[in-house]
Amino acid sequence: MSSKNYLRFSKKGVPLAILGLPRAGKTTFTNRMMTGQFTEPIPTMGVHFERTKIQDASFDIFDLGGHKIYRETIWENYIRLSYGIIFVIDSANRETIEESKKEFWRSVNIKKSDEEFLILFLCNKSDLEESMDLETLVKELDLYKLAEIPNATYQFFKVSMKTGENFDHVMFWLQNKANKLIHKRDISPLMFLVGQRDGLPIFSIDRKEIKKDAYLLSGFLSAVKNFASEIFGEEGTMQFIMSEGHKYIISATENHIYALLIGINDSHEEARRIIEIINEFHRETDDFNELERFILKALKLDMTQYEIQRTYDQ
Ligand SMILES: Nc1nc2c(ncn2[C@@H]2O[C@H](COP(=O)(O)OP(=O)(O)OP(=O)(O)O)[C@@H](O)[C@H]2O)c(=O)[nH]1
Ligand SMILES: [Mg+2]
Repeated sequence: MSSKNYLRFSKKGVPLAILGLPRAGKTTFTNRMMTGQFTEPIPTMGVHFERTKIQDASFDIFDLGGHKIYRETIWENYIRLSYGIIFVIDSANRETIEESKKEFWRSVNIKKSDEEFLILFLCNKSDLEESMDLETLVKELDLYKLAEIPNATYQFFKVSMKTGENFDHVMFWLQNKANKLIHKRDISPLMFLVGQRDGLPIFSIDRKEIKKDAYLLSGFLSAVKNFASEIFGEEGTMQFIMSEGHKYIISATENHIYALLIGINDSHEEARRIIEIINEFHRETDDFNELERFILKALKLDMTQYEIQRTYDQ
């Protein structure tokens, strides 16, 4: 699937990455979230994207393939893009416990330095006789160590995605925590700029009142210029600058610079996530009109408050 297809946005969708080894039951869980029922899945190649709404909470679900090739290539990116991880294990399969433990902690470590995030640990296949009890699994996987991660909100459940056991509890937890989290992730951008690699603006989306603040505007633009002149072809460099009541997040890809100006209390983690999604989208298109539309959607802007400056033809 091309990224254009899955990198769509719902107004308040909470992005979640569903992780676990092959055959753990990730897609079975996703299907149940979508339909409320059991449907026999097929193995996931790469990533499968779904969007769903449960009561007042919306979710953007990245159901990832569990095979090693996907774990080593695409997992990390989706983990970074998400507000939380849902890790699914087959509780009836002793042989995969060690590997699950390794992958689980590797995933948690990617999120550890972020802002607050969710961890939902699902011990699936409770309907099978060989299924281990929750206490054993918590011990085997060192799950009690999650208490040492201050920015993680976590819970474990023993579930069956086949029979539906505990599914409602899982959904209730998810909905409740996701709604709390989403308010903490709000950002209200003052300016978003796409520039050439040398820092020259291609287009920018500016909050109308920013024009009145020449000091702020020139500070931001010169930070972008400095960033552009200091980096040498390094893909994916990102810089955070704090400056008197504001934060700048500036990032470069091979050909472009992206910079976002937000308030001091806005979530820089959310800003980073949005810039990464925009980078990803831009890799697939040369069309600035299309990019512009995508950015407006990604930033969820109320366009009565903003103006667009362009150096390209519409
Ligand atoms: N008995 C039982 N079988 C289950 C349960 N959940 C899933 N399965 C079965 O486990 C198999 C694998 O399920 P998937 O959902 O495809 O597993 P996955 O984690 O998405 O696997 P990949 O996409 O390959 O990474 C399927 O045959 C499911 O029917 C459960 O709770 N109980
Ligand atoms: Mg799957």
